[in-house]
Amino acid sequence: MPVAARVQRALHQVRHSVAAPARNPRMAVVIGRLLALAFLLCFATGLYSHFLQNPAPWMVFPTRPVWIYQVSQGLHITAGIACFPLLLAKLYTVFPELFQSPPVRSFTHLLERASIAVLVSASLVQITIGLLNTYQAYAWFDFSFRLTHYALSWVIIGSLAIHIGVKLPLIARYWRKRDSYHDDGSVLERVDDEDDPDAALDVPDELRRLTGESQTHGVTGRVFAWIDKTPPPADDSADARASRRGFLTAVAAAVGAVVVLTAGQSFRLFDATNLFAPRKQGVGAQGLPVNRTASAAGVLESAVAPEWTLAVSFGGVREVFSLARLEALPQHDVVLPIACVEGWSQNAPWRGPRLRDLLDAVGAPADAHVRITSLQERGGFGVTEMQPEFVRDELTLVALRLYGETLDIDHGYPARIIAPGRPGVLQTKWLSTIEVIS
Ligand code: HEM
Ligand SMILES: Nc1nc2c(c(=O)[nH]1)N[C@H]1C(S)=C(S)[C@@H](COP(=O)(O)O)O[C@H]1N2
Ligand SMILES: [Mo]
Repeated sequence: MPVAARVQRALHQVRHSVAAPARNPRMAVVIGRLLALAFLLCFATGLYSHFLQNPAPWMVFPTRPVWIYQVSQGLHITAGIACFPLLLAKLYTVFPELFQSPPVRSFTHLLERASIAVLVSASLVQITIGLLNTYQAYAWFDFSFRLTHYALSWVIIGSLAIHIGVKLPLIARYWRKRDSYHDDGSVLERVDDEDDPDAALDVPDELRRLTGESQTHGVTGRVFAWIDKTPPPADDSADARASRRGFLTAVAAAVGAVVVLTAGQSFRLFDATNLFAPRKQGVGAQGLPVNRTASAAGVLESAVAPEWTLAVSFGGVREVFSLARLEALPQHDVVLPIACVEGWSQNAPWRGPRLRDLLDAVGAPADAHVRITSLQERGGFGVTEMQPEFVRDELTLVALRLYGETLDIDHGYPARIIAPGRPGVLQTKWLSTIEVIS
């Protein structure tokens, strides 16, 4: 038997030996739809998070509802965590396809399989680094997480679009349940094999019987094969149905479990069952989680220095605010969340002067963009920029108090920024300067 036929037979045999009731196209479509939904949700919320941090100059962001980013990033992390069981389930259902034969039918088929390889590997890396990031476990990947995660998201969405495009006939065919087990199996593709006619003729009868998927026909001096591109209809016995139900139940239970056990970091509803998320509401200084402590930021001395001031400048105009001067300005109370990019969030009552009142003191224009600098000397997030819609918002404060008490040093004493609808990473602590930049 020629090598090609031997390989083909081996592949068929593996494919048969790994066959299982839940491994069928209908299941691949059912799980695939949920996975695509989770991916698209992650992509949309991820882009929102990305542009809040790296805005194009023309972008204007909503400041209401104040929890818009809190919910968006909570959905990102929750849907992202749900991707773990969903992706594993999807890989389980399509596993036999790894052994399809012939492994490559044409150049387009090669591209299709390559795009799936890219999609699967990029997705596995994406969800893994995403999850590690939420546990602040950057230890073993010292590349830029955001850059990698952002680039991979385009790779994923691009290869997903190709994948869905290629599989559209199959997706349409198995979209509704009733079509799935009454398949007439007749999507045949004619493949001419001019290079090696003998190989096709040599495919043993045994193999044809085994697979029922390909036939070869000799026509005077010419050989071609009909390849059935439709996978065989799924087994519809009671056992197979029970097995599929069991599989779906296990997937649903796994998704439910990972969501219920972690979503409490983002959504109050699940607070009681938040056992595995990296953060828990109400735990931390003043009952609010802390990401970077004053000690980690290297501000233990500068933050409590009696000569501390906040300098606000617009061109040549500069006003210096001592803590007493900030306290003498009209004080406002707002309830706003810290909504970390890592998914955890918590609402809290803040008190302090409005940022716009400080900017009015230097005559800044209504559409001023500002750069905010922290006392922090080590690590990122010491400098942030803020667009006019947030700068002028009446809820954007230079917060001096939290839950009615002076800010804890870990929450940014003497003064921090708190604004509606922004990622926690932009809520700068231990303020030092505020400059109008345009
Ligand atoms: C296919 C699934 C996913 C896609 C398409 C996706 C996409 C994105 C994108 C585009 C961003 C913005 C990156 C930037 O600011 O430049 C982002 C941020 C983020 N994603 Fe995902 N993501 C996915 C899955 C996950 C998962 C599973 C997790 C964790 C469980 C996760 C955690 C994060 C975190 C923590 C950020 C914030 C990064 C930062 O601003 O520091 N992502 N994601
Ligand atoms: N100067 C400075 N401000 C900062 C940070 C920081 O590392 N340095 N961390 C940010 C991040 S990532 C978050 S989520 C919030 C957390 O605020 P909290 O510690 O008061 O809860 O502070 C933000 N402000
Ligand atoms: Mo954060």
